[in-house]
Amino acid sequence: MSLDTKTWQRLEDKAHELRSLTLDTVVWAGGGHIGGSLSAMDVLTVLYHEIMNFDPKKLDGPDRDRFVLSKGHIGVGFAPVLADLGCFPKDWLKNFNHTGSPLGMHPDGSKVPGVEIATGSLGHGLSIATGMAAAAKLSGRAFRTYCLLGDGECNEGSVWEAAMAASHFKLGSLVGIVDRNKAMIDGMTEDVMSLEPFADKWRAFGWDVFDVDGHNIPQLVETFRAADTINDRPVMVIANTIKGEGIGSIAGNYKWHYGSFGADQAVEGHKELDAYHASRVAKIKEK
Ligand SMILES: Cc1ncc(C[n+]2csc(CCOP(=O)(O)OP(=O)(O)O)c2C)c(N)n1
Repeated sequence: MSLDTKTWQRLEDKAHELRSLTLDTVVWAGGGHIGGSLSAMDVLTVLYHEIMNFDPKKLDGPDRDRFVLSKGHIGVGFAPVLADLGCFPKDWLKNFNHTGSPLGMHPDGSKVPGVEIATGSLGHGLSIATGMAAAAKLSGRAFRTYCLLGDGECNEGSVWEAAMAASHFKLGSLVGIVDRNKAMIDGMTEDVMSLEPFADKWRAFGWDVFDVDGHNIPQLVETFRAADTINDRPVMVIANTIKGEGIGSIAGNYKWHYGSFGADQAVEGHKELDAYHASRVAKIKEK
């Protein structure tokens, strides 16, 4: 089923708005993990604005879909998504990571509405999400649990323990997503600790795998819809992305894992984001 152009346009516009708000938040914070925030923004947009059962007015609703940001260092990209949805005032973003702010570099579920669980220490999110999916199964509830991991994060052995358990317990409501931007904090994944053949590894652990373009909105929507029909084993979506995607001058450069933007640089950054958005929207018109 292909995505109608109205929905595609809406999601493109939202992803652009969120990339722009992320850049602003990096400026207000004095620095942040912009590379991995931008690589993940299309996935976050599609999940929160098309796929997940998420109501900012019912954050404790027992049947809400769960989202675990296992790559918790991208709080600077995640907070704009939640603020934009109305989980807390957008003004909070202006104090992101300032002393006394509820918004630290890593999201804290005890302080930030909409955050299911505190993350930031890599390697834990998939185990937590596995527990949530097990709870859904044991309680007979129909919610799904989505867990976003980094590819560098998959160097953590605990990720593979969770992978083994989720498949053993046939947790069909669990959907993992790896932001496969091929870059981590100190280099490219294949140089630091190679992951390939990555999809085969997940398959060998008993997961159903979708290997997709993580910047292609129609493909992401179609993939998550297909994942929703699989109920007998966990699903892993390998979202092939580019670190820093949207700002051409930083895209693909692992050194932009974390960085800061001064006011002038941010003006240029916004121009690049606008041009990027225009080029993507042009593809809708070509359809
Ligand atoms: C247990 C743990 N070790 C080290 C870090 C520091 N750290 C933060 S981000 C990062 C790299 C993560 O790379 P990746 O998962 O590929 O993230 P992305 O490129 O998507 O931002 C590291 C090592 C951490 N947060 N947690």
